[in-house]
Formats: sequence, structure tokens, C-alpha cells
Amino acid sequence: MRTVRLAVFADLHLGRRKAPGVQWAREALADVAADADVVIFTGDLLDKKKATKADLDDGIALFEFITGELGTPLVHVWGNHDVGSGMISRFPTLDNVYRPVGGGVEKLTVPGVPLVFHAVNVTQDPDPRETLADLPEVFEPGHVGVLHTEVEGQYTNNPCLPTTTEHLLSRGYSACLMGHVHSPVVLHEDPWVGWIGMGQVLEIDVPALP
Ligand SMILES: [Mn+2]
Repeated sequence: MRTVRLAVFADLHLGRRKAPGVQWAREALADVAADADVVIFTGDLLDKKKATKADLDDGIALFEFITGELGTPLVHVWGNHDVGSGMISRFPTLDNVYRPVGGGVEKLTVPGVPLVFHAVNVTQDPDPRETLADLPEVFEPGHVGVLHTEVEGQYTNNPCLPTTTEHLLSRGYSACLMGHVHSPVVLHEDPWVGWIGMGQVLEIDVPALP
């Protein structure tokens, strides 16, 4: 079966002193980019309490590094910290960077990549909306969820697009890649459903669309 290789990272929290930082992200992604078809970032680029204009500029430069120097398209969503930072509106549209534009479930496709991404932005902090109930159910391989969510609240007290593992699995996706919880947690192995965690890069092969 044809597969697509994704390199996924999450919760960078630029500005937070103990976060891994933009240089970590550049080096970690450079190590895996040659084999990756798409880079995915699952939200919280900026820390809501600590991020400054310089961190915003670093985040923009990181995305340009991924699409430019590394030559890989980037799919991402905004997290609750990005909303809390107040700087999303200052983030430019960038070539080869794909993200939802509104607050609902959106389908994203990347030219030349045989996948459909079902992606949702966090739009408020906290974000108790039941939006993930609207994730479409599919009956073929090649669909991937890109989410910033808590899932049943076991791992965090911050309400953020609540859903359940059962609901995510019922959608039929080949993977659900999540941000918000800062430790790597795998809720389900195959298909993969989990949080990437801060300071981690997950390399995952997912089956392509038929
Ligand atoms: Mn976070």
C-alpha cells in the first residue's frame, strides 16, 4: 500500500523559558525532513503569557525554514495559547503553509500529497465548544485529524475542544495527531491517536487515499 510520511511536532510555546525553543525545532525537523512528505504542527506555537513580537517573528521564520530550506509543506492549527497570545492576526499567509481559516472543521489538502486533513483551530481560551462532534466520518484510508484538544479531560484541566477517544476512532481516520497535552501520550496505536508532546518529533507513515 502506498503511504505518506508525516513529521509531527506540537506545543512549541515560544517565549516560555523551559520550552524547547525554535533552534531545537529547526534541528529536530532538519534531521527528519529528507524522508518527510509533510510537516504537521498541532498548535501552541506561541506561549500566551510569555511570547513577544520577537517570538512571533521566530515562529514565522521557523515556518519559512520548514517550507523553504527544508522544502516541505506545513499543515498546522492554532492552539489555545496562540489565541491567548493575541498575535494570530499578525501572522502572515505563507506559501506552502496550510491551516484552517475559521473556527469549524475544515478539510485541507496539499498539492501532490494524497491525504485529506481534517483540521480545527482553537478560537478562544478556554474553548469548550463541541466542534469536534462535526468531524466527518470516512470509509477509506488517507484521512488524518489535526487537532488541539484535551480528549475527556484526563490529562489536562483546560477545556479545549472536548471529545472522546471513542468518537475520534469512530471517524475512520488513518491517524489523529493532537496538541495540548505536553507529554507524549498514545491513546490508540493503530490507527494512531495521541499527543505528540513538547520537544518531540513523531515520524509516522499513514496510508494514502485510494
Ligand atoms: Mn500547549
